[in-house]
Amino acid sequence: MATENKNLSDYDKSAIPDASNFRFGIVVAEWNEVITEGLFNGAYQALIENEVPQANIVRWNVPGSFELIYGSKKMLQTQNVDAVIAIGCVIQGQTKHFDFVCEGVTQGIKDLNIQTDIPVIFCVLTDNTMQQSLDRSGGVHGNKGTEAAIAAIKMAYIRQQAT
Ligand code: DLZ
Repeated sequence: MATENKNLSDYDKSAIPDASNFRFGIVVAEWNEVITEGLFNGAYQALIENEVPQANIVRWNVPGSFELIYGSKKMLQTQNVDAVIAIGCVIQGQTKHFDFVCEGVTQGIKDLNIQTDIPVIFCVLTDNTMQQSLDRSGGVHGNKGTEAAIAAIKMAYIRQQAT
């Protein structure tokens, strides 16, 4: 199945590595909180359903998506995690701020993936409207938080195999 718009029940469980010994950090932006909470819930639920112990999931909040870079960096430096999921939502406004925040967080998370050894999963919605974000955070287009959690498990496994 294509990787787009999947719910947890759509995944072939046998294709997801054993996550019961992994530890995950989830960094959540407070901007557009309704959306980021939906994404967090999707990610958290997917980790729990894949047998990640509650105690192995560390959540930190940061003010906005731009702060996901620093939050993710400190998370991977201090919390002994196997992967970090960075959750945010940037919605197009009247000014260029959207472009700058999107560009900044995308490049920042990319840089962390290059410069450090812990995978950081990009779970930042960049939408034109609130409805598009609602649709992707537990709505008609599924939950990108769920997809991010599965990606985190797979990347933690790849890192373990390659270390
Ligand atoms: C300033 C700002 C704006 C306009 N829009 C968003 C947004 O849609 N989503 C988001 O996560 N954050 C936004 N921010 C806040 C910035 O990410 C950041 O928190 C501030 O610029 C302070 O560094």
